[in-house]
Order: sequence, then structure tokens, then C-alpha cells
Amino acid sequence: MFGFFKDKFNNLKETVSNTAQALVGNVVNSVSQEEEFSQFVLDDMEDMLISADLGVNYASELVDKLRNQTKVKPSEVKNYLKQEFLKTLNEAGDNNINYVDDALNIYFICGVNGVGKTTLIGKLAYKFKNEGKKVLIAAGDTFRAAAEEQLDIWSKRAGADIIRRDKADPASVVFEAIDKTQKEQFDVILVDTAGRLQNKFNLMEELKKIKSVIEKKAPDALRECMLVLDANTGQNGLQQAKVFMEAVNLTSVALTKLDGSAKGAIVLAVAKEMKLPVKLIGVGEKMEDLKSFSSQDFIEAIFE
Ligand SMILES: Nc1nc2c(ncn2[C@@H]2O[C@H](COP(=O)(O)OP(=O)(O)OP(=O)(O)O)[C@@H](O)[C@H]2O)c(=O)[nH]1
Ligand SMILES: [Mg+2]
Repeated sequence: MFGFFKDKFNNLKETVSNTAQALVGNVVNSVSQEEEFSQFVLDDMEDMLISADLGVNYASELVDKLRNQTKVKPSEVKNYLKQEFLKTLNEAGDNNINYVDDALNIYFICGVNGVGKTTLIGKLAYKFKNEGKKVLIAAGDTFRAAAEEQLDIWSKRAGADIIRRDKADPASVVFEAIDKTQKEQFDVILVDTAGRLQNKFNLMEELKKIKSVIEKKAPDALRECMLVLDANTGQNGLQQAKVFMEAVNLTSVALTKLDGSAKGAIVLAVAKEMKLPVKLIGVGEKMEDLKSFSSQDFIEAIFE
């Protein structure tokens, strides 16, 4: 079906090389020569995992399992981490983006300001168009002055249709978009949303309102409620995931700006704490810089 989503990510290893060094390289270098998992070695390992943005809880859980046991030796620490990380990612769910043939597929994209929501929508529109799908973008960020023009440019580049209404209520823009697709048979609606309103409460209320319009007007069409996280924000991403989860009940994560980031371990922290699978990764600013995410490939890439 989706050639694009099945694409192997050629440069994945290069993209995650900084993350791999922070998360695996440093730990393996300092631990694997040791005779035993002494208190000192374990403390050191825990510090390294925390500074690689794995999160305090997860880091201490991993280290605690190595305490007072003889099964895993320091020389096997690399394989130990590999198995643990893979298990965490697998338990968070399927990496494939949900899509149903011959039906309307709505993707609700949210996240704090500047993480790359609008860019992700442009890239997704382009990919769906390349797959021969009929795509409509709903410009649900009517708050930021330049947001709709930015989406206009992306939609033209991608060859997708767009619904935009300056200063209108975002929920009404989404209502109109669904209306159009019901009359004209579209495959996909991509809903862009604001990242910043006057305050967090207002933003969450607005997102809830948009989501309830989707659920009322097109029940069963919402395929993903996707949180966009900037790979460089590290642990803050976990906090963001909690807030958005509470407001709109997320189904997945897109991780942007993974190119060059050393903090890609946020993928694991979010999988562990939130049970949310990463489905897409942004690896640059161009249209084609969007890739599918595979837990297996990611693990292979960071462990070589
Ligand atoms: N290097 C890199 N830059 C990216 C990526 N995705 C987005 N960007 C850049 O990040 C900046 C912000 O992107 P936007 O798409 O405007 O972010 P947004 O979440 O829509 O922002 P708001 O609408 O203000 O909330 C832009 O300069 C993008 O070019 C990525 O995967 N890699
Ligand atoms: Mg935007």
C-alpha cells in the first residue's frame, strides 16, 4: 500500500549517531570493562542514561535490575540495553500509521509551538499525494499571523487542497473541511493546530473542541491523534506528552528534528512512560525529509 511508509531509512544510522553515542556508546565504554556491577559502576551508568534523556524513572529501573544479580555481566551490558529498549518500544504499540482504504482518514496533529507541526503536515500531504491520495489540509491554526500562509505554501507544493479562514474559530474550519470531504470524497484530512494561545488552558480547550467536532461529524474517521515532539527538547517532551494526553488522548508521536539531535532517547522515555509509539520522524526541513519509524530499525541503528 504505502511505499513511502515502508521505505527503509537509508541514513538512519547517521541521523541517530549522536543519540547512539550518548545512550549506548558512553555506557558501554565505561561499563563493559568492569569486573562487576558495583555501586560505583551502577551510579555512573545511571547518570549517563539520565543525561542521555532517558528519564530518571526509566534509568533507575534499568540500573536496579542489574543490582545483586549474576546473570548479566558488565561485558554484556550492550546486549542487555538492546533487549530492554526493544521490549519497551514493542510494548508501546505498532509503528505503522493507521490508514483505512476507501474511507476518510483524519489526522489530528498537535504539539507546543515551534516543534514542527505545520512542516510535518506539509510533508505528510506530499507523501499522501505521492501515493495517489486526495488530500485536504484544514488550517486549524488561526491564531498565529503567518501560520495559514505557511500552510498555503506547503499545500501548493504538495498539490493538496486547503481550507483556511482568517481569524475564524479553528473548530469551524475543521467542520467545514469535513463537510467538503463528505461532498467531494477525499481520502485524507490533515488538521493543523496552534502551538500557542494566550495560555495553556485555552490551547487545551481549543484542541478538545476541535476533536469533538471530528468525533461528532465524522465518527470513526479519526485515525491518529498525533503529538509532535522536537527531538531536541529531551525530557521536556515527556511533560508535554502528559499534558496533551490528558486533553486529547493521543494515539502516537511524531519526532521531528531528529537530524543531529543527541536526545533521541526521548523515543524510549515516551514509549516507557506513556505507552505511545513513535510513527513518524522528521529528519530535515525539506518535503521529503519525513520517514516512517521502525522500532527494530531504530534499535539496530543505535546499537550498530
Ligand atoms: N532540521 C529540522 N528542522 C525542522 C524539522 N521539522 C520542522 N523543522 C523546522 O522547525 C521550524 C518550526 O516548524 P513549524 O512547522 O513552523 O512548527 P510548528 O509546530 O507548526 O510551529 P507553530 O505553528 O508556531 O506552533 C521551522 O523552521 C522548520 O523548518 C525537521 O525534521 N528537521
Ligand atoms: Mg504551525
